[in-house]
Amino acid sequence: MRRVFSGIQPTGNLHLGNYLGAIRNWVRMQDEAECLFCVVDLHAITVAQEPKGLRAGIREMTAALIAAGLDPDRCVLFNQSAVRVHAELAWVLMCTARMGWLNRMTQFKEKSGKDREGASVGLFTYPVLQAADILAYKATHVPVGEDQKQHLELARDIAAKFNNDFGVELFPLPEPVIEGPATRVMSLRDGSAKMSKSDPSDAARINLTDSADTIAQKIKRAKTDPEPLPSEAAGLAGRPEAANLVGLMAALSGQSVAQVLAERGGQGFGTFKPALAELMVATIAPITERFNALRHDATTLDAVLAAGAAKARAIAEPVLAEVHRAVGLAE
Ligand code: AQP
Repeated sequence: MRRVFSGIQPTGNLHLGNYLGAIRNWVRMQDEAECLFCVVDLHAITVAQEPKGLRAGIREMTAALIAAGLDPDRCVLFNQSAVRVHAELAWVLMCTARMGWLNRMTQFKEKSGKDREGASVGLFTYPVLQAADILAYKATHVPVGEDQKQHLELARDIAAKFNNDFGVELFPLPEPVIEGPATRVMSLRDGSAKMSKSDPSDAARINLTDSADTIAQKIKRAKTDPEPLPSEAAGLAGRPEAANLVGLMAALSGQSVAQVLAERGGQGFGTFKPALAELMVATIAPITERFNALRHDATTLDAVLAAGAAKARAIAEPVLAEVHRAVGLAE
């Protein structure tokens, strides 16, 4: 049986990278497998959060996910801290994971920056909590963006070591699903940095709450080079900003990069950018409209999360009991 799990932090607005890299695949998978999608609030507190803002962010992200196409009747949509198994299993798995494995995680190095000594321990063990999220449901498939590949490999290593240490076949090894032409959407200001919620420059990303005018302005000002588009993908080598915009066009139009270039090779950005902005607005405007209609409806959003958490607990609690039995802990 295929069981899908994935998560997103309730920090900031959903951006086009989150949507094209991950969430669009989640929406599609709802009809193909049993799916659990989680607003990972415990992950959010690995860096400082203002409590009221976090609370509001959980609801806002839930509204955004529903607006983007998740249907709480066809998937389990919930927030992580409502299911205690995540934190409890993370502890057991922290005793399975090795320091050396975590020391190799590049995201910790990027997020802790120069102040590694001042980073929270939670930021360091972030990928173990992520492994617990996935393994608590014995998930087989995990749709994510390219940036999560290393964490997924770690989750597989943890699952394999746990099974081996305790002589059980308890956890399936989860498969990353990294699909589509936009698995790593880059910043609009710097083709070598990923589009990110935490980028201090709002001009670097397209938020799913941006108006049509804002989107048009951001694309118009997006960094590019002076050359026209090549007619083959090889011509994008060494042109990261151009490659990013072409990748976005491909993802939004449902074409391959080769098809986009076959059609638009020779075009300058003065022609290409307005066409790209138009396509973006057509994708984003209906999501924004649904989001605005739902974002302040706390009663509905809380009810969705409570129902999702109950369904999630019903799957995860028996798995934690199995883990306790395997390890020799209290049942
Ligand atoms: N730029 C991206 N391109 C493709 N996929 C992306 N994802 C994130 N950025 C891109 C995917 O979105 C999902 C949610 O990830 P998350 O909650 O960990 O998002 P994030 O890392 O908080 O997003 P940001 O924007 O990168 O936030 P900050 O700046 O706070 O770290 C994941 O599947 C991720 O791969």
